[in-house]
Amino acid sequence: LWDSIWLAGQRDQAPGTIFDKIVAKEIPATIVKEDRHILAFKDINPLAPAHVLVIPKDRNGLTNLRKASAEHRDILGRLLVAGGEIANDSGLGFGDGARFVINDGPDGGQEVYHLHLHVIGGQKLGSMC
Ligand code: DGP
Repeated sequence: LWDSIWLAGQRDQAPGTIFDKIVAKEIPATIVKEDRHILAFKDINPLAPAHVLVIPKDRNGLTNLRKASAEHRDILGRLLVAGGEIANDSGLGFGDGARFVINDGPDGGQEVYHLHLHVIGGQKLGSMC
């Protein structure tokens, strides 16, 4: 037991981010979906009329997608399924389609090092970059 607790601690040594505070409800966010594993909330700086972020509640080493390994398969699947469900919700402003984006690292334009899926829509989107 103590070995596994120690290992769990060693998996993720990067400092926490503001998303941990959102998960802990220590700072407010407009939450649109939540279960035991994931939290989805509106992006504070929307790039389009509908812009939601989907995150694992427990980062568990997933600062960014390049850290993903087999142990993350379940949570990565959950993020994508939740993203698809959110993009189907016209009540959130989504229309017929959306863009699903994961920024990774400085060259990928990542700002917050807690893996997150952007779900962006509510208008016809143009080029990627
Ligand atoms: P990225 O560049 O992929 O790391 O995107 C980070 C996104 O997180 C960016 O679109 C803005 C959003 N964001 C940053 N801080 C907060 C916050 O405190 N609340 C909410 N709702 N979104 C935030």
